[in-house]
Amino acid sequence: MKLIGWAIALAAATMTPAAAMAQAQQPAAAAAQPQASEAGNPAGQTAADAAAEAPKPAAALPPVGSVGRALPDPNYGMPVASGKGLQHQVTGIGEEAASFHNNWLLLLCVAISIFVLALLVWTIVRYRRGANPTPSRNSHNTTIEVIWTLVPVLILVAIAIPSIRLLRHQYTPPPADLTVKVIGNQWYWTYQYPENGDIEIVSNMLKEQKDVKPGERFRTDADGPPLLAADERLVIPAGKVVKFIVTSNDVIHAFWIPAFWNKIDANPGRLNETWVKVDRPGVYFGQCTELCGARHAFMPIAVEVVPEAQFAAWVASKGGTMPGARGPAAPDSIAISPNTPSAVPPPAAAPQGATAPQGNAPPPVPAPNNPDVANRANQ
Ligand SMILES: [Cu+2]
Repeated sequence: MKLIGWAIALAAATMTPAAAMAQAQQPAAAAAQPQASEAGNPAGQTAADAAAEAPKPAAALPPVGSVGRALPDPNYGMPVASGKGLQHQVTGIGEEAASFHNNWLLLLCVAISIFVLALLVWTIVRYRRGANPTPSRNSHNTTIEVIWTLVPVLILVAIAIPSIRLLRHQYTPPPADLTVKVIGNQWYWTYQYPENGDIEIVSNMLKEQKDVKPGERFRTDADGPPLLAADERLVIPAGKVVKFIVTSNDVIHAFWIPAFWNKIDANPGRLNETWVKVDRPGVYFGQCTELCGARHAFMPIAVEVVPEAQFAAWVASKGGTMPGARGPAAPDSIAISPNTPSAVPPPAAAPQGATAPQGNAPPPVPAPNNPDVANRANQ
């Protein structure tokens, strides 16, 4: 017995959170080593390094409100404190699905629950021993048996028809105007734009001020809520069909933006496909929704939907081109500074979110929900 007791104590000690974390990090860090170059990490870092050193100096940032840093709207694309129900849906599929959920499934669930509860209460009261001392000995009633078989079948058919219609709409996408390859990594996202000069965006979560070294970029409310704000956003044009080809460089992740409704796994060695068409410009947040390792909770997805002209300017600012364009846009039409490691940082470090004009930088593209930034300087 003593031996068994020692064995249990030893097993419990190895299962403490600290021990579990250490075990989880070792293979994850080892797995991340060869993937850094494949992921296109611009700094040539390992995945672990990228996660640890992701925040960029505040000085390299475009101003708050410009494309890539548009101000989020708390009513759209993010969770709210004490919020109930689904987020406002901004895609046609999302509206259809939310309507199906709110106006049909929920009502049906409530009606069935009330009916069953009422039947139960009535049976308990009406047929209790005091009110019904001699119970019925009936064991079959054909009419009732037909009803309790047919009614559930009809309910399931009534759920299946709109459900299958929704699936059909979801899986028959219109022709895509833009394709973005979304790659999950432990623990950040990479977005590639193969039709726009193969530009690549590496997106890491923005840490809180207390968690970064002096001079490093940290999250502000202009970036988004804690754990959801990312240093680089996935920028897509409004009103266009955007096809996402989703895959992973290491383990299974999942790409999910609640306001778009879509959720799809990012599997290594496999290309999954989903699509969105968002008419409303704005910022929408999502998260990885597949347990993918120790920092699973820290790989948010921040999507910024902008008018097409601003999208073209953003693509140009990242060194890309629009399909059919003759080449990169002229420098004076670039709206925001390249926020890539190759970009030359401005001469002086600006405070977080600084908007004071510096140098001869071109004016930024105004964000849809912050038009006054058109008057601000670039850096
Ligand atoms: Cu993940």
